[in-house]
Amino acid sequence: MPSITALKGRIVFNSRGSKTIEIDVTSDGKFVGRACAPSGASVGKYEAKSFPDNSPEKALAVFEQNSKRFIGVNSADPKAVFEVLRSVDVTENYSTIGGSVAYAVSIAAIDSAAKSLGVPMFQLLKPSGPYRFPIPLGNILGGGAHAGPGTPDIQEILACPAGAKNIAQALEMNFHLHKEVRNVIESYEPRFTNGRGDEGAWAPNVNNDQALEIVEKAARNCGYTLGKDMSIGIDFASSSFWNERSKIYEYSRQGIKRNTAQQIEFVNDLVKRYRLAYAEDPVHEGDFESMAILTRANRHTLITGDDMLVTNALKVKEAVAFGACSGAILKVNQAGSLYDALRFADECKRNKIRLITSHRSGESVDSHISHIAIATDSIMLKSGVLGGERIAKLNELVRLAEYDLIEGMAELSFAT
Ligand code: 2PG
Ligand code: MG
Repeated sequence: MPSITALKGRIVFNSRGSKTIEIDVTSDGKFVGRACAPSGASVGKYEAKSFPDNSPEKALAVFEQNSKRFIGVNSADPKAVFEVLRSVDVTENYSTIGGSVAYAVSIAAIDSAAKSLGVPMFQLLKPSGPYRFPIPLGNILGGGAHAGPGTPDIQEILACPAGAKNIAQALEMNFHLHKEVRNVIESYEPRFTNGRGDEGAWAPNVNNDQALEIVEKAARNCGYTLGKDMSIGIDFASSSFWNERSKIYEYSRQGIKRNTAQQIEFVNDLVKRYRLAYAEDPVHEGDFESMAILTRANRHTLITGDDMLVTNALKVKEAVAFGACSGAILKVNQAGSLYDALRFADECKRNKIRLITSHRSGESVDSHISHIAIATDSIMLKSGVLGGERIAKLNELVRLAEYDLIEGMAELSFAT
């Protein structure tokens, strides 16, 4: 068993230039695993808290005071790392040590264990196959919390190359569509300055309807048929424009208000019109009932919970009781440690909810999530399109294609 012999934490910066925690874990005196905690801009109410008192310095101090507790622990065992974390922090949301520390130490541990054992991380987490590549879900046009004023209220329109034969082709299809979206934007906004949001998606000054039209036209120009070789998905991130007091979805950039029934109708309409493969957080994070209505009505679309489920196994149980969600976003830092996230994955699988492993809008150049997506049988990996921190995850998939172990792409069976 690979045994933890040293740890080192530091404060570094994420892709937004904000402070975050990075941790090195050494196993057996020489195998160094490293992980840097990501961070969200649209954050679910029940996510792990990144830093105690919002202070990265305090998170680092708590880690340093307690890092000796990890010495001698089996780095290949996420549960053992989790138990040490829980000996320091018993709060539900890791508010004593910080979710960023829980993330970084647990991922760095498994990274160092994989190096010590000489196996790829995905294989350490899932010792036997079948293994499949997740479909790369690429954010191509967006707004919301990831871009400035004037951009769409909807946070992300995502390319989902469900008809791709292999991972390289899937990525090329996403890049192709992303480039063509840029060209089509020009006919809507002639003075477009190539502005992009936090994840590399174009961020033009257009409303939601125009944004979807642009993507549809671009797909046609590329020769793709929506719902066949290329599908699209939407992350509404609708908690960010839900007004809890007036119980209204306020699309303030477009100047439209929708009540819950109207929001459901709007989503159903978009699913039909664009043959959406994927709809994330189409209603606000507390509305399991409406999510269940959408899940029942749209059997050929992954109705997916992100802020709603926050990678928390208990939230999955709640969703299942309502019949809400056919898809679930897995973000390790929402849960805290890797072990928390793996428990969530098991709960989803037990209930036939498909997993979508995801990056955060504030990222590093780490690529562990590419392995986690394969190990958890995720149908998709949501990790943007452009930008070094996005490409890092996608190129890791390309490298993993060198392993004959991985047998082709995950299938979105209802896409054709
Ligand atoms: C989301 C994510 C990633 P953030 O809402 O799904 O795209 O954004 O990290 O800002 O929560
Ligand atoms: Mg989301």
